[in-house]
Amino acid sequence: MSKHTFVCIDAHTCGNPVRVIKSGGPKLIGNTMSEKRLHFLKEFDWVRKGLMFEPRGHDMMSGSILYPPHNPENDFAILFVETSGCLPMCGHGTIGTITIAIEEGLIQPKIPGKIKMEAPAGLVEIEYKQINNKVEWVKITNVKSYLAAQDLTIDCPELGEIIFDVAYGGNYYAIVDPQKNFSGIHNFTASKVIQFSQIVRDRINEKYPNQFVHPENEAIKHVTHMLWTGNPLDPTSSGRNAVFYGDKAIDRSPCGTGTSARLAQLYTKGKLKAGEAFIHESFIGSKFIGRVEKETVLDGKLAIIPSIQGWAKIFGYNTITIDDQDDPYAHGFQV
Ligand code: PYC
Repeated sequence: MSKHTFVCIDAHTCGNPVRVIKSGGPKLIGNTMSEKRLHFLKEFDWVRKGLMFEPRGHDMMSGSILYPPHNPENDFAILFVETSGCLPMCGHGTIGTITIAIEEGLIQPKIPGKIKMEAPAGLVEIEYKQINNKVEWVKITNVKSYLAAQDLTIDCPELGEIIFDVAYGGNYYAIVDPQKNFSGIHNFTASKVIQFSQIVRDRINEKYPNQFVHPENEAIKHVTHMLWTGNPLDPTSSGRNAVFYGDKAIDRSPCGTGTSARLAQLYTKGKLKAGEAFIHESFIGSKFIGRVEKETVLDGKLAIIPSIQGWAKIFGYNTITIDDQDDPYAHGFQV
């Protein structure tokens, strides 16, 4: 290899980073975005590592690469890149990518204000509002989401036994609500949540191996994210979360796939009605509006179609080089 140049545009969605790789991304083989994701992971993961890990990125870094759609009726296809790998779906990543793509003219939607996006997890329909070239908000109608398991138990360091549910919203989430041994995220620091999550997520996947596999796409599997809940900072919000992903990240946004999983959990348990606004706060207090748009079925099980609305801001234009002949940290590092 030698020197590669990537032209990137940086934004944040409600506080969490999104780096769109405008040029320099690899050509991928596959008939779907799910197949292309596997090709990328096999052949080009150095691109993700170089652009997401330190020194060019950081623990929370995430981004995307845009591809032509496989079905000409759709507007574009997306590969998500993150410190944790290539997510099947990413809500904050989608909101940031759409904001960048529209404001910077990277895509020309067939119908202005509406976009059909092919993600590895499936087709995602998007609406956005644009005023004077600024995207005010983006609303994602996400993939089918469902509650996969309820009332499982795991031993957590310091806390003891905790009870959790597992729900899918584009990724599988273990959801921990306040209970006897866990009083809620309002009583914990981000570093404590990270410390617990690192251990608990491994223990969950050891104790419940192969239990969480998407019924229609076996490339999507395992509990990859932890969603801890607690009291909101703003009492008018519906709830707050701390979403752990990768090795050391707490989502600064309220997390789109996490909110989708949370909506599926609450709806299935009869705690939320279809159409009701669920104002979801992130750990830093930024907000998404979530809704159960409608009930559906996935593999014979109750599922929902969730929607998530949020905003993003562009803040940087970045030409990044990766040169493994010259830089020992060309492919990044983690501490
Ligand atoms: O917004 O879906 C999301 C997400 C996943 C990981 C970080 N953000």
